[in-house]
Amino acid sequence: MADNNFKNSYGADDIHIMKGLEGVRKRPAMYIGSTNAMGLHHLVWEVVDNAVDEALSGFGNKIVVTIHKDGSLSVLDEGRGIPVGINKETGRPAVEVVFTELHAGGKFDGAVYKTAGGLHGVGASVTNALSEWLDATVYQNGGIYHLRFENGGHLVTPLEQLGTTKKHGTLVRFKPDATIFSTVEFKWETICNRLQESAFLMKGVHFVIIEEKTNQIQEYCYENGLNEYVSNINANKRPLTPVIDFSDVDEVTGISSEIALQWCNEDYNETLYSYVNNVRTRDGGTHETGFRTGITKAINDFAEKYNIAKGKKLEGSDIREGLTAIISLKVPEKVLEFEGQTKGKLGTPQATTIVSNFIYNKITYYLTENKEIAINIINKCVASANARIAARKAKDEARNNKKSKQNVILSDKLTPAQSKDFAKNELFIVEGDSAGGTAKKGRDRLHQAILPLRGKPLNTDSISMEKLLHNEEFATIINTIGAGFGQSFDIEDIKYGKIIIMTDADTDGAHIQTLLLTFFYHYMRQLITSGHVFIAVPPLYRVFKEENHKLTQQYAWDDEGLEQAKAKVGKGYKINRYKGLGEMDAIQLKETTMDPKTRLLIQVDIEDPFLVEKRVNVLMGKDTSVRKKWVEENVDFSKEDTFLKEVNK
Ligand code: TSJ
Repeated sequence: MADNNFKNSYGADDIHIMKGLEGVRKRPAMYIGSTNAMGLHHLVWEVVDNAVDEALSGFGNKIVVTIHKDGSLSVLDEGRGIPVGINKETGRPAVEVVFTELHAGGKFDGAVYKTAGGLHGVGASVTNALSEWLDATVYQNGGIYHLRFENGGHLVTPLEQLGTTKKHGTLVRFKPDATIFSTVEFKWETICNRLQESAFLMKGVHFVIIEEKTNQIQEYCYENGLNEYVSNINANKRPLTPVIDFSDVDEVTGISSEIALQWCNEDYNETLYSYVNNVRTRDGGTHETGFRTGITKAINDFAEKYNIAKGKKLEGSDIREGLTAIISLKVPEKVLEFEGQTKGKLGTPQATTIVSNFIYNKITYYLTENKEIAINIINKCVASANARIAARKAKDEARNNKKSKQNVILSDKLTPAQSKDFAKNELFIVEGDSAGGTAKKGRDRLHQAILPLRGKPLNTDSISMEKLLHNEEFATIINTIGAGFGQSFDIEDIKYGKIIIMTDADTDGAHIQTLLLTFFYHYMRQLITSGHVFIAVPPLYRVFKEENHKLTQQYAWDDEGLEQAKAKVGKGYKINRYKGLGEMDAIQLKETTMDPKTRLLIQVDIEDPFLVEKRVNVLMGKDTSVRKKWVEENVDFSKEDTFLKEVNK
């Protein structure tokens, strides 16, 4: 029964609290971004981040997430337990306040470092507000304490002691409110990926994910943290060096830095992910600047000292070609600053010098101790520099030579756009000659160009650059886009504002998309990161009716749309189910998939590069049966794929 200590005084305060949570229910997107699958998983991160915070503060080293059969999800940690004592300000148990006050996280948080929960997160009260019910159980000081909320955060069982225990920790279980979310199905993959990322960042902490329905269990625990993170990213590449890792603490600010890095051959990109207090800093910041400065100076100084680069000055980009690095900083609250609209950029000024000196000293020491590896690294950097210089020279010559400009070789397969306003032009890369022909007829001649692809392009992960250029499909794409590739790729030179991949909505089509995306990802990455690459989404259905020689028709992209289309067309409708682009005529293809006013495009987004890398690794691996299965299970055309972001409708 309820202990007297926990008695609540209901009154004006309650109304105030429920107003807060009702605000969340009225405008959920303001708090969790959206009410689709991404928003749904936000509920999980809010709770998990609190458990992660506790482990980060040094309490407990195991976090268990369970997807239950009843559609609820629970998170269990082995920390100190959310405090159950009365909070002075509100006169209620602290644990109750955590679930009812917006942004309550910080108030009781004595933690030195704050992770997602404290920084960008909105707190567990938002999860409560958007749940059918939420149960919290705290194991603390020998007691088991429990409280329950229902129907969007209404306290139905005030805090009570249920019994005694020797355990300590917190268990939170909630069922998302199906009236709020477009889907309430937790995705195994999504949860695994996120927790794996946390596991890489938190050496030795066990993350367990259990799916009750299918009896799946996954555990992530990395004793070597970032080192294993880099190994994982580079699993399918040819390493030039081992994974090198360093860590240090700055005594003055208390900032601790960890870095792991590795150079690989035949990789023309820089892969750099940075984190501050376990939160991704997508937009970089002072720590990334420090890293770049420090590593450039270290390699140049070393090369000069031992005369390895023959006096050649290496630019930062030469040094970072083929480099994968993870930077993870723990920054105490008193010196923590974020910048930018999404707060994804570290602003703390001290971090520049701290990280720069740190990486300079560690790399210099490492190179001195490992001369052979040092020579390999510097030789690769010199090769990059030579390639850069040659590419620039060739480009300058081409620029100066007006004749060559007119002679740009365009594929005879390309149907060009008439306009020279490149930013407005769109290149459709179309699966198959026949769909290519239809697209040619249905296009807007002024701004849309069509490039049909024959068969599947090569898997670019496993072939050399030279072979790649000899592959007709890719050579044509490189020529058509007109901005080079690899290190000589220059986004300024692209001839199209949008590159749109248009394939059938089936497994083969998904495979072609992936191959093209892999190609862009490896050789024209900026094309993707600057948002120039799109996937066209053809409709799955046409609902139509002919009455008195009058045609009524509606297109549908999913089952929900199909129902709406049936209703709109009315009695006596017929349904076409499109199995491929080839089944549409030019007008239909234009209306549904090409006309900017009516089409559905998905912008390719590498918000989660680790996921992309993994997807690329799985898809590009040698075992094609695994690949096919994976595509079938994971590549869907829903608008909520974490890899893809809808931009317009
Ligand atoms: F988000 C949440 F509230 F739902 C939640 C919080 C969910 C889960 C699974 C765990 C937690 C959580 C919170 N685990 N551990 C804590 N720790 C505290 O709240 C805590 C305990 C003691 C002290 C202290 O200063 O003594 C401070 C804090 C923040």
